Amino acid sequence: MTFVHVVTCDNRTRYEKHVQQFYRLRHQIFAEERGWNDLRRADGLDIDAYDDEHAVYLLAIDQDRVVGGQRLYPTILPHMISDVFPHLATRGIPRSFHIFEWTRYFVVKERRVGRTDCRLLAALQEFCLDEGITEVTAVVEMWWLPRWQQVGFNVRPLGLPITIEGEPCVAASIAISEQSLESVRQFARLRETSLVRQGQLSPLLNRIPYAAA
Ligand code: A1S
Repeated sequence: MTFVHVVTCDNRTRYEKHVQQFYRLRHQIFAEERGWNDLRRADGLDIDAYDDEHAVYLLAIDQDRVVGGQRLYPTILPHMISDVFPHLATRGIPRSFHIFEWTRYFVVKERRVGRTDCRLLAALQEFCLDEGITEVTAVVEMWWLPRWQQVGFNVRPLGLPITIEGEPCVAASIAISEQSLESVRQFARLRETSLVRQGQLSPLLNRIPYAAA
């Protein structure tokens, strides 16, 4: 059975080997499979400036093996859209304590039959609802838009699409809501939560440094 585990700097020591697996899989999937060459590293790990103490990972783990994952990062801090893709957000970059950036989403090849994907999408909505996050932002290829529509996510583009490495991409904001959580659960016939919290996790919004705002 696959569960989606919440990993923050509060409980990371319990998950160190899974976090290393996550970095290695990210390299395999984004640098090698997807060909995002800027991410290539000799050590075979994809680790960037946003893999710091503010990152939150939602890791799909089945029998001790990471089979999918995603990362959230506070928009109140410098993040990928503000640092690298501000030109994609011509309608303004949403930034607030209640808005997180969503990156590095994947499912391992042998699990790409929809269900792990939907568990991760449901876990994203559920986790954000629990933590008082109202919106997540992301830079995505255009094929994400019908996928989100299919599972009932409410999406707002932040600007017009721009071609990046040959693919039309858009920055978007995705609303967090009970309706979207219910909708993705119904779509995938997920009857109950897959979200697991282990250890003492402090509420996320308490941990963002005000000084950085
Ligand atoms: C940033 C993302 C943010 C959200 C954070 O019938 P098909 O195979 O055409 O159906 C496919 C396509 O419609 C579409 N799709 C998936 N990958 C595509 C691609 N590279 N180009 C165009 N369309 C693509 O999704 C349908 C289902 O895909 P799937 O792979 O058969 O199954 P599943 O289980 O829904 O998994 C989808 C994901 C995206 C999770 C999986 O393909 C994956 O992990 N891909 C590699 C990582 C990745 O590209 N992540 C998104 C960018 S990060």
